[in-house]
Amino acid sequence: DGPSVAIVGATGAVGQEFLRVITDRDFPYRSLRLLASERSAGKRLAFEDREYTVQDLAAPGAFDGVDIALFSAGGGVSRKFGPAAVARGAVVVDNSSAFRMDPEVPLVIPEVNPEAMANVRLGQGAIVANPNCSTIICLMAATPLHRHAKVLRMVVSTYQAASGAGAAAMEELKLQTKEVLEGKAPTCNIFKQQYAFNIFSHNAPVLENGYNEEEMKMVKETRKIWNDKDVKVTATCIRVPVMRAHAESVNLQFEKALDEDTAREILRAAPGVTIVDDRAANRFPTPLEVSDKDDVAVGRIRQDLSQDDNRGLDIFVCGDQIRKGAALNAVQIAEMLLK
Ligand code: A2P
Ligand code: 11C
Repeated sequence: DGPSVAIVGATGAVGQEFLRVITDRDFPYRSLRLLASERSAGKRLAFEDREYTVQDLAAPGAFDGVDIALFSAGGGVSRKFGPAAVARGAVVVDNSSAFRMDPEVPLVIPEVNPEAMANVRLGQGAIVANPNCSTIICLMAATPLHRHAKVLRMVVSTYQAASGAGAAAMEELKLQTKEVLEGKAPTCNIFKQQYAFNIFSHNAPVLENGYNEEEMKMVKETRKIWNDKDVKVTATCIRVPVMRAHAESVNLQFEKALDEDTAREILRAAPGVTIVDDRAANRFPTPLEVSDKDDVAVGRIRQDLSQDDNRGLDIFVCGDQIRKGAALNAVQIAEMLLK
C-alpha cells in the first residue's frame, strides 16, 4: 500500500540518497519508478530486494499513475518535466531552484514552516519546493531562536561540500586529492580551479550586485520561509574540500535579548537539531560527524560581544548536504502528504 513514487535523477547523489532515506524511514510506497536521462536508461538498480530498470524521463508515460515525484536532476529538468508530472496529478517535491520563488509554490522545511503545505493534497497535482541546502541547514538552527527573540539581521558564512555540486564533483575531489599528492596536475572538469587542498568562492554565477546566486538564495529563501520580507540577511558562500556536509557560521541580531543559556535550552528542545558544544574539550560540530546523519549539529553557541544587551548570538552549524539538505527534507515533505 502507499503512494506510487517516482524518483527523477535516481542515478545522482541525491537520487541515491532518496532511496536510502525511504528505507531508513520505512516510507510506504505501492510502486517505485526510477527515472534519469537517456544515458542511464536500461541500467539495473537493486533496491529493497527488487531490481529496477532505470527509465528515460523523456519517454512517453513516464509519470502515468505517479502520486509523488521526487525531483533532483537540476533546474532545467524540473522546469521541463515538473509541469508534465503535475498535469498527470502528481505532487512534485522539487529539489531544484526552478520553482522556489514562485509565489504559488510552497517552500518547505517541515520543522520550520509545515503550515505552508496546508493546501497541498495527494491526488491534486502540485509542486512543493525543497529549499537550497545551505538555507535548510542554517534555518534548522536559526528558526527556533527566531521564534523566541525575532531575528532582525543574519550574517552567514558557509563552508560548502563537494556534494552540493553533485556526484561528479565528489569524484573529482577524490581524484584531485590523489593527483596532487602524487605531484600531478589536478583534473579540473567540474570546477575551473584546483579544489583539493584549496577553498574558493562558490561556483554559482556572480550577479551584478556582487553576490553569487547561492548567496542570494539564502537571502530570498529565508524571507519566504519565515514569511518575513523585512529580515536582513547577508551571506558569503565558499566551497571547501569536504565530501558531503556543509558548515556555516551564523551571526544573529535579535529584536529582544536572548542569552546564550536560554538559546542552548531552545536548541536542545528543537526537533532535528543536536547540540555539540563542549568548550572544555574544544569539541564542536564537524562536517565529518554529521555525514550520513539526519540531525543538524549546532555549537559555538555564544553571546556576540559586539552587540549590546544580549541582542546577538554566534552559532556554528553543520548538516549533511545530501540528507537534511536535500533527500531527507524532501521525503519528510512527502510524509506530510500521507497524513
Ligand atoms: P544521469 O545519471 O542519467 O545523467 P548529480 O546531481 O549527482 O550529478 O545527479 C544528477 C541526476 O540528474 C542524475 O540522476 C542524472 O541522470 C539526472 N539528469 C541530469 N540531466 C538529466 C536530463 N536531461 N534528463 C533526465 N535526467 C537527468
Ligand atoms: C551547493 N546548494 O551546495 C548548492 C547546490 O539551489 O539547489 C544546489 C543549488 C540549489 O553547491
